[in-house]
Amino acid sequence: MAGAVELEVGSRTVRISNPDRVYFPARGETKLDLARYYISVGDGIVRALRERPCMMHRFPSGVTGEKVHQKRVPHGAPAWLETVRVDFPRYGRHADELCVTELASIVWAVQMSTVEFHPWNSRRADTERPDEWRIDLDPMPRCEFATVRRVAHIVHEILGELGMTGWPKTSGGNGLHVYVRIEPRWGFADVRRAAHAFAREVERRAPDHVTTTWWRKDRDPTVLFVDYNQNARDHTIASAYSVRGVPEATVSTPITWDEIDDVDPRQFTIATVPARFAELGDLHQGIDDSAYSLQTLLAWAERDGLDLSYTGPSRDRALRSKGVRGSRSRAGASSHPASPRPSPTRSRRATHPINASLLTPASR
Ligand SMILES: [Mn+2]
Repeated sequence: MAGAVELEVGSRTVRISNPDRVYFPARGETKLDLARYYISVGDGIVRALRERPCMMHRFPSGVTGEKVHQKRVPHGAPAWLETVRVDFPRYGRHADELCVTELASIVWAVQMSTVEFHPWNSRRADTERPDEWRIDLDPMPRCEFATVRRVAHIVHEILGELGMTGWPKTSGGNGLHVYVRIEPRWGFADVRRAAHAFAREVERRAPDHVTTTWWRKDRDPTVLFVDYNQNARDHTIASAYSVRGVPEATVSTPITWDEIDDVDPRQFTIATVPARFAELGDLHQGIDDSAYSLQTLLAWAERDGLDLSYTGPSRDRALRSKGVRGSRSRAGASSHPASPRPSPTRSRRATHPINASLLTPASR
């Protein structure tokens, strides 16, 4: 095995150890190939991550080996590497996460064996107010890609009616993501509530193909789940241009709306995306040009009784089992003052990861 190599990235020199280590056994690409891939899509990946707290999914021995979900930048990182602090008040902890400001910090993360980049939907200027609403179209195991295409067109249609521009990309798996830039005026609970209202509208327009049902076991395996929960605090999904930690090295790839009917997400890999990027540039280049208000979606949420304290059927079920009506069935009680947020110190609901993340106040 060759010794370490040094890559010049902008004004930095980044050392890559074990450059010949095979990371993607189905294809053969190495750690050095991964670093070169990210350099080839540099503007795009930096735009996707810029100034966002970023979780690193590391695979120290390649993608078929152990996976490490790393929030914290370790001691010993270069002095030029920037971080952003996020708090986890319910645990009395915080984390200094990677904060990408230049391409070299992404290559440093590759040196740290990062394959996937999972940024928050907020930025360091105000980590508690997201500027990105994420529409995650998640096909259930027996859902056909034709259904994903059909639902994507419905998403496009509704966004058009809202006067919003959405930016589609493949997930790198079987689904699609659509990102919408929003004004950073609302906390995570409101953004999630708006996302929920939108998902319900998608479901209304294609009830045979779409579900917003909370519990996976209750979802028809042939339909598509619009996963609005991805907008909850500390929930992250792979960014645009992130390679996925799979042997095939698929890439979450920006596409145009016109490509929805023809796209084959499996064709977008560490090997093919650089040429596509060289030809087309970053299809998400304009994503920061306009930011939209969530007011209409929040009005839909109000209409549909998706109140702020609604934390999903797990809570309803727990309450029902005690003979108490769940918050969802209290939709008609919207003239009451908003229910107090669950106290972060209460542990009863912490067993459900979604609820645990919602226990964090949306803004402080
Ligand atoms: Mn998904």
